[in-house]
Amino acid sequence: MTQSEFVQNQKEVNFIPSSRPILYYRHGWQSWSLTAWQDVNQHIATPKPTIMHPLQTDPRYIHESNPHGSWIGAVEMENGKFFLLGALGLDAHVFLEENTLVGKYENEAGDWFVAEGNKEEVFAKYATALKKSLGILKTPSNSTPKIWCSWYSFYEHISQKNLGKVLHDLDDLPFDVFQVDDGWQRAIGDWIPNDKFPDGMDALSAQIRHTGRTPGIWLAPLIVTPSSTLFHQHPNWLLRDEQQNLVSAGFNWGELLYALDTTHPEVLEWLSALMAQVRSWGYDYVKLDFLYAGALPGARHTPISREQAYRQGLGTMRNALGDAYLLTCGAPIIPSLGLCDGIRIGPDVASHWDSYRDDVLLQNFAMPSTRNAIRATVNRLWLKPLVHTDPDIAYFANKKNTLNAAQAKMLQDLALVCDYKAISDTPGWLSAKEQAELKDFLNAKRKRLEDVDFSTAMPIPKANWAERILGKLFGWGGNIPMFIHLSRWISESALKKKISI
Ligand code: 9PG
Repeated sequence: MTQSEFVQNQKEVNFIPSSRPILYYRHGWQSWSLTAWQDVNQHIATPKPTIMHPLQTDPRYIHESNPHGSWIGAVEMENGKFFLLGALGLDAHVFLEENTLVGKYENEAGDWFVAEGNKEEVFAKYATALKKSLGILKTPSNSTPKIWCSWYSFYEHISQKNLGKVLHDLDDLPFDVFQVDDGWQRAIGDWIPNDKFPDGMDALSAQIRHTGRTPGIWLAPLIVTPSSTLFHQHPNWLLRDEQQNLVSAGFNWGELLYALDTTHPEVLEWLSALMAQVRSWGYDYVKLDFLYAGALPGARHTPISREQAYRQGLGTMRNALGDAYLLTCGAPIIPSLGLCDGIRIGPDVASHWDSYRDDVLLQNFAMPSTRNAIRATVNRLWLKPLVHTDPDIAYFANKKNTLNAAQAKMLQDLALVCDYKAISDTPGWLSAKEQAELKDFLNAKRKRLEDVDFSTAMPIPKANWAERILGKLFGWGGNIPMFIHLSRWISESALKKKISI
């Protein structure tokens, strides 16, 4: 029997579960953040490098040593039952202090949900409670689009030319959406096509539509890099701290990232116009990425909570997008609900299963890897009644991939469990057998979680003392842009070789 209750309007709540906690359910703040069941005694180190904290975790809780997570915390107890504490508001965090589950709102007091009983039921009841409290009127439709996404084959090296070729080669494969990912824009902040798209984004969308597919496009509208003109034109749109310093949104593309302040009226107007622009180019599937930037701690133009500020920004974009399909990515999970059609619920997959450097030395489980993606996604499947759950792409090509057959199959099965199918393989990379397997997959029915064994992806890798010391050195180097540039240069060279550029 599962018992549950609501607690209203409390800034902080404390609960001692009926039996001793053994495992703790740690729920990451945004799509890419670690989401896993941990042993209550397992010490999870602060991930490295520091420069990535705003991009991968909720930086406010980065030095918290107790088991903890965003909005929700749960424990598996010695008596085999589960106890869950979940916030029904936007800015809460849950901690396990000794045997007590502690829930805290960052700003005003808010409502809570608690339940004890069977695992599936406590999570299902929390999802129902969230739906009511967030006023989610529209539940996800039964059909999810089947997507071809450019990222995991070409990365940033897309062009009108190479995308045109893939579009042609996809032939009769039953994809609904052809989604152009990162690489079409002039800069992060300048959302106009670069020289590799000489005919413009509207010409490309027309070409996609001509093949009977829905044009899809990627943008990261809430971040800005110093190489963009937007950064120099509107310094007052950028999120700053109390001392007026720019707030870091992490590091990517060899540049520091900064965030827009979504409480600034001019920013909201700009976001709205940008989304209208994308629609007028003809894109009806929109992947909005790096959205965590809208909810980073900072001193905003209008003093509302950071997650409310994010929700206001996302709501503005949602309205401007009208009936387009909206996939959010790198997104704070609970504050995105009700405003998007789908959410990426794990970090990026990669053509490798795991990485000794990232997992053991850096203790960073938000880095792209297939195991990291499967772990977080499986642990967030309880969100399914609220939103389409995107597990990221599945691989079918063996050629440029180091996953073994069982690992590749696990990722394909995850897509069937999530009922969300996305692929990046280009037909040219697939053997005839793989093309047939891909076709079968695109036509396959959904699978039940109980019918797939994901257990090998679940553990959180540990480091011994020597690895911890080595990891510190590595992490320290990872904060120095020169080292990041070097590692980026090495991986870019390998990538260019792989995709024959
Ligand atoms: C485009 C990509 C793809 C991908 C997104 C997102 O931790 N990181 O440094 C990190 C970098 C990039 C990233 C995820 C994490 O990928 O998830 O699908 O759209 O951006 O740049």
